[in-house]
Amino acid sequence: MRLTIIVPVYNEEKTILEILSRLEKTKLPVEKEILIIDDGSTDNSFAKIKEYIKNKKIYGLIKKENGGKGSAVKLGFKIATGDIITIQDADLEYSPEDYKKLIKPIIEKKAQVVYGSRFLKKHHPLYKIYFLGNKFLTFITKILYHAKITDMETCYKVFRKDIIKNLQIEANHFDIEPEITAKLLKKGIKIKEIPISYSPRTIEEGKKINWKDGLQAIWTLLKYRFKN
Ligand SMILES: Nc1nc2c(ncn2[C@@H]2O[C@H](COP(=O)(O)OP(=O)(O)O)[C@@H](O)[C@H]2O)c(=O)[nH]1
Ligand SMILES: [Mg+2]
Repeated sequence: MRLTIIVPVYNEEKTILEILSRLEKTKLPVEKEILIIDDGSTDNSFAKIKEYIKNKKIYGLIKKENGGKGSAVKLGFKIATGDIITIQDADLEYSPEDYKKLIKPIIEKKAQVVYGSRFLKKHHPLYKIYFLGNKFLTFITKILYHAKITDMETCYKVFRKDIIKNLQIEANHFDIEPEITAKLLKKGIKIKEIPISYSPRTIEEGKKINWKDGLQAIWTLLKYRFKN
């Protein structure tokens, strides 16, 4: 069995090699395919990655024009060859060690989709506004889709291959998270949640999501709730 880890990268030269090394070191009961999609970085990310992955078989690297996180992740979904598919941001907010428990229910055929929830475990929020924003977006998801869910926006979403390949995602930006969640729930696919650790980064450190993405997320959740 193989796990494809899609890594969208936009100007992450400070953290990208560290996260790749952490992914490599993580021991999993499946083979790993790490697909790095450089989303038109203008810093040294691409050169650094290219040098780092030289002669390493588990990697794939593509450089494309900048189009947003969603555009990069969608491309990853398309070319992924793994039986299980997931996403890893190019920062150090999430911890690859958590993949062990996240892929387990899929390997054991007990789930089709698993989300790592940052809110089932205590973490120290850096900014109250992100914490509350995330809680609010999850709350709206619960109401609109009658779903038991605690973390809609999590980056650690793990899918059985066929489920995500058949979802037909449109979003090009951060709205990919609510779109995936909305479409899964509308299809009646159960999302299993497992607690994960989270250590948020500051805006100075490169955090790029902001309040406008929050508004777009609300719009996206409403749109797919009422659209056929
Ligand atoms: N902001 C932004 N991020 C992108 C883009 N393309 C790929 N990414 C990647 O998407 C991931 C999410 O970024 P981040 O700011 O940490 O968002 P957050 O973790 O959701 O708060 C990072 O790995 C980025 O490098 C893009 O066009 N814009
Ligand atoms: Mg991040």
